[in-house]
Parts: sequence; structure tokens; C-alpha cells
Amino acid sequence: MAKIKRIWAREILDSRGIPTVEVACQLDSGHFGVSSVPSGTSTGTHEALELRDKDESRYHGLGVLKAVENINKVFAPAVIGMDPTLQEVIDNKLISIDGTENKRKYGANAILAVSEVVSKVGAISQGLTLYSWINNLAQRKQIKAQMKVPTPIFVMIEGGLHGAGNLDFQEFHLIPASSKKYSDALRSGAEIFLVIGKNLQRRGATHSFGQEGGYTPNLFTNADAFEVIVDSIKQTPYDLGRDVFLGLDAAASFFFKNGGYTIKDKSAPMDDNALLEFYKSLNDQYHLEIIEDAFAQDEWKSWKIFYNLLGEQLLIVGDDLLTANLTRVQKAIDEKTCNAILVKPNQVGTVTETLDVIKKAKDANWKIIASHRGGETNDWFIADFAVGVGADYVKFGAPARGERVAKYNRLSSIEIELQ
Ligand code: 2PG
Ligand code: MG
Repeated sequence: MAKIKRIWAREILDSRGIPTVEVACQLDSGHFGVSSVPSGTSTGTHEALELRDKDESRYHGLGVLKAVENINKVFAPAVIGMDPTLQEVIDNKLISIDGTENKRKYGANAILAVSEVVSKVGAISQGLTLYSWINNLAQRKQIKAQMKVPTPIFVMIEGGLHGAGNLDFQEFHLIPASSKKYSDALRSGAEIFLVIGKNLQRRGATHSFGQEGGYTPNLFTNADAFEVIVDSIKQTPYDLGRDVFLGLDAAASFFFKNGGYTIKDKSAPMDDNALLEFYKSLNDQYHLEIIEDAFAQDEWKSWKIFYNLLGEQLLIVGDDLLTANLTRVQKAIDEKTCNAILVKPNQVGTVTETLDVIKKAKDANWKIIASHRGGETNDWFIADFAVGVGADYVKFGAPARGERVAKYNRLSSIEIELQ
């Protein structure tokens, strides 16, 4: 078996122009791999810690030179000489070297970068594709993981912390029917995306692009964003409710303050009951397939009521609520607050722990959505990971912008390979 010969990290820029960590790994067999980690914009408070330099003289304090140094000086010496196919052993070593619950000592960005690059060279050293190797790792954990290309969730319109426009909700989704072939799903998303752009321009809804490639218009209400998408779908050969569906990531922690939820659709802040009624009416009108982060990240009681009311009808997705954290996922299973999870490996910090979370969620019959972050690189690790764990959906942003289409296009290649 090949052994890790060299690991070295550097600071690069992500899609927002903010530093992130890239790491390279070379084996004694000559095989070589590179990985870089994404970074959230609307991060949940319970995520593993992303280490930033806080040196205001560089990148407004957002540099990652400490995380880079932690890889070069601490993690690299610890894993050199190890067999890269021992993913779990290596991940456990990284976890124990850090020794803190949320990886605050050396940084989850440093740890995940190493964990991911190890999985990449682990695959290469065995002559496997990354998704097949991830599938192998998933099977070993007894995850019910049948390799398939997941259904894409496209982010068409953005607001909240992701957009320069005036919308409160973070993401308005278009979701092709799961029965569609991936290539057809991608095509429908891309075709409808362009029509939405033209319609926004025609309405004079000044727009630019959000962090994830979606449009960020100024509209009168959040509900208007759905209207624009629905109108646009009507101008294409696709039928809403048959070919494509709608979804929402409210990212409600963003507009939650002093117990109230403030959005431009209502003149006064809403309590959780009023917000629930609002979602109910949105769902009656648009038959949503998913609602993510409908309530703030620690409002468990509201989540529970919401699940009781709508859990049979749609996917209630926990992102900021769960932060892919095993303890919080267990609580959500026990208290019945969700039936789907957004999985972002950098919320946890290693490939192995991310697989553990997926195992727990799948055993509870939840749907799995593998997700990008607001700040991304062109690394397509998450696309292979999603296929390998048999995720039901992926959310990689709009069907536009380099760092987003790097992942959607990777799925196109995998679709052909799996035929
Ligand atoms: C989300 C994500 C990705 P961020 O809230 O679902 O779309 O955003 O990476 O900013 O947390
Ligand atoms: Mg979210």
C-alpha cells in the first residue's frame, strides 16, 4: 500500500474573495491530490470552528495562515507515513490531536482540508473514483448507500445574507422532478434560470447575482420571488408540479430578533404561530417540496409544531438547526422536528464524522441533501461525496458561476460513468 509522503497547505481565495485553505498531498507511489475547503456566510452558531487569523492588517482579519501553519506543522508530520486508505484512523488522529469538541484549537478548516485530501489520494492509490471510494467507506459504516446521481436543488433567487437585493428569505429553489434523468434535470434548471433573469430585467427589478449565483432582485415581497419563478416556468415547456417543483431556504435565524420574525411581506414582526401560518399559505399556493430553516436555530418548540403540521406534506430540512452535529441530529430525531438534513462536511470537520451523521439521519429515514457553502472553490469533492453516500438531493447553487457549475458538471460526468 502507498504511504503519505508529503502534505502541504496554502492560503487561496474562495468565490467571495475571502481566504480559505488548500492542501496538497503526495504519496510515495507518486500519486497526488489537492483539496480546498468551502466556507459559510450564514453559518449556524453550532458549527465546528473555522479558524481565522483575526489579524486586521491582512484580509480584514479573515486570513487563514494559522490554519495553514497548523496543517504544515502539526497535522502533516502526524500523518506522513500513514496509509491514506485508513480514512477513519487518520480522521480519528486529527480529531484527537485537536482534542476540542468543536475543533477550535487547530480549526475545522485545517482538519477538513486534510481529511478530504486523504480521501482523494486514498481513492487514487486504489485506482478508484472518489465517489466509489466514498461509497466503500459508507458501506463499511453500514450506511444504506446506493450510488446514484442525486436530484439537484437549484438556487434561483437569493436574499438574506446572500443577496444584495431586498429579500429576507435566503434562497428560492427550483427542484426538478426526482424521476428525471440528471442531464434533463440540469437542462431544465439552466433553461428556466435564464428566463427568470429576463423576466426580472423586464420588471425593472434591479438585480445582480448573489453569493451562490442566483439573482438578487428588489421585489415588493418575498412571495413575489415565487411569482417570478412561476411566471418564468410558464414561459418554458416545463410544468410546475410535474416537471419542476419549488423550495425555500428561509434561513430564519437571519430575520429573528427578540422572539419575532420580521419579513417585508408583513407590516409587523410575526411570532412563531404567525410565521407558521405564513408558511402554510405559501405551501397551499405553491406546493413546496422543501422548506429549510423555517425557524431560528434554537427554537426547537416552533420546529416541532411546524413538523407536526407539515411534516407529512413536505421535506422539513434542518441546516442551521442541526449543523450536521450528531447530538443535535439525535435531539431532532427524538423530538421529531425534521425529516431531512442539509449535510455540509465543514460544519463537522472530517469525512468520517460526516458519514456518521449521514448514517444516523438515514437510519431515521430522513432525506439527505449534500450541500455546498456560500463561499466555494472549484473543488468538486462534494459532488463525489453526494453520489458516494447515496444522497437524495444536492444543493450546489444556481446553474451558473464557475464554482457552482464545477460541481453540477462533475455530476454530469458521473452520470455518464454510472450508465
Ligand atoms: C445554506 C448555505 C448554502 P451558507 O444556508 O444552506 O446554501 O449557506 O454556506 O452561507 O451557510
Ligand atoms: Mg441553509
